[in-house]
Order: sequence, then C-alpha cells, then structure tokens
Amino acid sequence: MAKEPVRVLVTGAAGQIGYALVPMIARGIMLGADQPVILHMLDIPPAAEALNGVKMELVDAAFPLLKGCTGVNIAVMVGGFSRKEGMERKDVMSKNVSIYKSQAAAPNYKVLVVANPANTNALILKEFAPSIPEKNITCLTRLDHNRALGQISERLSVPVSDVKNVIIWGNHSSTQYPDVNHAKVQTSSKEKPVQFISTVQQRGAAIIKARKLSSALSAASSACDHIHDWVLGTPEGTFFSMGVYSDGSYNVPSGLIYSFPVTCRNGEWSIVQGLPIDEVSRKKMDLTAEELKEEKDLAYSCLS
Ligand code: NAX
Repeated sequence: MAKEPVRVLVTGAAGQIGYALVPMIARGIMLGADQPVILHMLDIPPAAEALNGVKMELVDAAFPLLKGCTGVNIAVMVGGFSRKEGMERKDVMSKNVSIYKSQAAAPNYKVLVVANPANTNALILKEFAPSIPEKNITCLTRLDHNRALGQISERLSVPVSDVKNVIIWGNHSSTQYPDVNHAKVQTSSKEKPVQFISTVQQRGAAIIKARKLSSALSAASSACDHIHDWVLGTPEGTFFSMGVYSDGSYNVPSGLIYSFPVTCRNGEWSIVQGLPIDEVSRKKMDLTAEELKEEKDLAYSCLS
C-alpha cells in the first residue's frame, strides 16, 4: 500500500541552500525512495518571485514523489539574514534571533535549524516555543561531521564509507571540536587519523574563498542526512553528530544547544554515553561551550 505523504517545510527556500535542498527532498534522498512528500516552501516577500521560479522548476522536474503543498511534519529552517560586509556580529545575531523568536509559534514537528548562528537560533526557537518538545528541536552540525569524514577519507586514501564515528562537539562555528579519538577506519594502513581539526573548523571559509559563495550543495545534502537518520534510524554501531538540547551529558552545561554524538531509533535521538574524554578534548569541549554561553547572553541582550 502506498505510504501517506510526509509534509516538509523549508524556510529560506528561495536561497542557495534551499535551491539545492528542495530537489533532494523531492527525489527521496531525505526520507527514502518510496516516501511521497508534500513540500511547503517559505521565504520573505522580496524573494516571492524567485520562490515562484523554484516552484516552476520543481514542476518541470516531474518528481514522482512530490505531491501538493499543505501542513507540516518536518521543518528545515534555512531562512535567515546572511552577514553583509561591515556588519557587526551583534547586528546579524539580532536580526536572526528575532526571526527565530517570531517563528516559535510553530506546532509540534521535528525541526532542523540550518541558518546561522544555528545553535543559538535553535535555542531561541526552543525557549520561545514551549509547545514544541525540546527533543524535536535540533541544529545542523552534520555538515561539519561529513567534512571530518571526508578529510580522513582523503588523507588515508580510503573510501568515505569505510570511516565512521567522528564527533563534532559544540558550536557550528570555528570553536567546534572535531574529535577523531573514537573514529573507526577500515584500513590496513597503520597511519592514525591525522591532525585535521583546523581544516574542518575553517572549511566553510575555504569554500567561500574558492567559490565566492558559501557552501550550499554540501549543506543541503547534510541536512538530508540529518533528517534521514533522525527519522529512519542510524545503522548499528554508527553514530552521527547533531546539535541537540544538552541534558548535562559529558558535563556540558544544560540549557545550550550543543553538538553531541547521537544514535537514532524510532524517530528519537539519544546521546551516546560513556565515551572516554581525555584532557585535551575536555578543554576543547569546554571552550566551545563557553562560546555558546556567550552567544546565548548576546542573543538575549538583542531580544530585550
Ligand atoms: P541565502 O541568503 O541564499 O538564503 C537565505 C534565504 O532566507 C533567502 O532566500 C532569504 O530571503 C530567506 N529569509 C530571510 N529571512 C527570512 C524569514 N524571516 N523567513 C523565511 N525566509 C527568510 O543563504 P544560504 O546560503 O541559503 O544560507 C542560509 C543559512 O544557512 C545562512 O544563515 C548560513 O549562514 C547558514 N549555513 C549553515 C550551515 C550549517 O552547517 N549549519 C552551513 C551552510 C550555511 O552557511
């Protein structure tokens, strides 16, 4: 019997990540090749014409899984204000957290926040949307996770599918801690995963330098991976990184959206427990938590 369609909302759908993301959803990359989807695309009035163009292209692509457009089960929130030259961090923060505060009226569905500052936007959404269970609000650090897998695969010359269980701890920013201590690599090489922390932390900036535009196809693909594994589950023995509401695991202060290693079953994520943390890792995990606390304070000062 044909499955009931799942309704997916994409905010910022006329932007560059939105443009790369919606055909992936319509093609079944996010929720599976047998899952019909209903796309709900949102943007601001100045982007209405461009959004209509995206809609026309979706019709032209004749995706068999794509149905009409109503209601929502999953929201991928890409919509936001991008930093312009000369703007202070506080100005960008102020514009974005205001957007996320106003979108907090959203009902009870699974939310993935992509727009930056992703962790803090997700936190504001969580704090101002008490009707959404905190377990339903997450942010994207899967792109950083996938970047870490890609770097190890390139440096050890192994297929990326032979690498698993890297961890991105903390903020989706340059203080994130890409951790290879628990990574597993299927290789006969004796070489250890090499020093690559700064490459992963600075990858977004390197892409902007090369492309003169920020990451879009890899961000869209990672957003699909995030929702795919959250809804359909993680493979046995494998974990992924997700920005989730901290419950104090690994002594990360609660009350922050922090990236942890998670496994998913039956549409629910759980933080992987009991991984040993060495002193170097501890310092890096605390540093990125500190930045998130500062961002939280800044966000609240912008909203008051
Ligand atoms: P674009 O500027 O191309 O697109 C953003 C879209 O959001 C625009 O179409 C704009 O009209 C729309 N928008 C603005 N305010 C809105 C509102 N109130 N409601 C709905 N839509 C609204 O940016 P793009 O390159 O697509 O990036 C989108 C966001 O993703 C940015 O904040 C960016 O920094 C962030 N990123 C996050 C990543 C992550 O891993 N978490 C990686 C990629 C990306 O840098």
